[in-house]
Amino acid sequence: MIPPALLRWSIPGTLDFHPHPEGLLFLHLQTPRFHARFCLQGAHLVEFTPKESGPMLFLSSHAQFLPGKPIRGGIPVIFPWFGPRENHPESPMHGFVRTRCWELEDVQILPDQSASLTFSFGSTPETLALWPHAFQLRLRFVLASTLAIDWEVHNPGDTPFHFEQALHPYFPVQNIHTTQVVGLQGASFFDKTDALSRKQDLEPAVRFHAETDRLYLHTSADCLLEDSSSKTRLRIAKTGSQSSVVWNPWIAKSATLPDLGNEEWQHFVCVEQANAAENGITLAPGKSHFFHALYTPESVA
Ligand code: TA6
Repeated sequence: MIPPALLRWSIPGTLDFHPHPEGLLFLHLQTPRFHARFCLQGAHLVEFTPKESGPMLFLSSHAQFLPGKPIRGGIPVIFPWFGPRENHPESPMHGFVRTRCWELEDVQILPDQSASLTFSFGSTPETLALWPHAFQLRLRFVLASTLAIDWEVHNPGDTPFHFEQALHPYFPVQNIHTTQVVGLQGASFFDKTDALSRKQDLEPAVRFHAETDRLYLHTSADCLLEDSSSKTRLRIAKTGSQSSVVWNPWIAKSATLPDLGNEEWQHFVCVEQANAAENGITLAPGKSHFFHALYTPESVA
């Protein structure tokens, strides 16, 4: 059953809604320029394929599509904490907005066949019981040959709150062994594979030889995701984000993830745009924080 408030956005053959047999609702959007699929749970972009450059996102072949469960792939939206919640072992990893249904606020299909979709999620009595702060989130996706995401976090309350956030994209790579991430040289990071020890990255690029799980701090630099096997490069630019995360589970960690295929660790890397740890944000009453990310496929000569 598709709620009438959603059906009003339908454009047969361009924007359609598809209930998943296990209970989640998906939005399919296609124009001559791209094909995209969103899950209303988490305002989760699970697929984005620009015609010119091929799939921009990785989605696990074993991904679960269950109400209240995270989806392994696409772009999970992380709020109001990143990773485990400090002093709350009972709380879910990466906050709670990625596993709750968002509202679809607006859809624009432009003459150039690009599109923008705006989703919103606000605090409820249920979330206030989990995390005692009123908040309003607005997430706008602009889809064309590139992907732009604008994220507003608003404090409608009368007391400040502190939050962490992240866009947690999974990017496909042909071969993790010939993939590198450029742009983080000189930045300090917490190494989750080494007891969260704080280190400085002196290398010209992050390359992958084992489980890699790094939270980089105080960096607003563009990152370039380069895969020499497929001769592709993705430029990741951001504003309003001071942290970046690079993650690949490698063999042992991926074996603990039932929603990831056995060999799939070789075919994705997460390069995340965040505000986490000491880059977390305290938002005054009535104020908003604005966060922008732009993902641009670039040709590699
Ligand atoms: O982004 C890195 C990370 O925090 C890793 O430590 C790993 O846990 C990953 O996120 C995925 O988390 P998830 O809860 O989606 O399995």
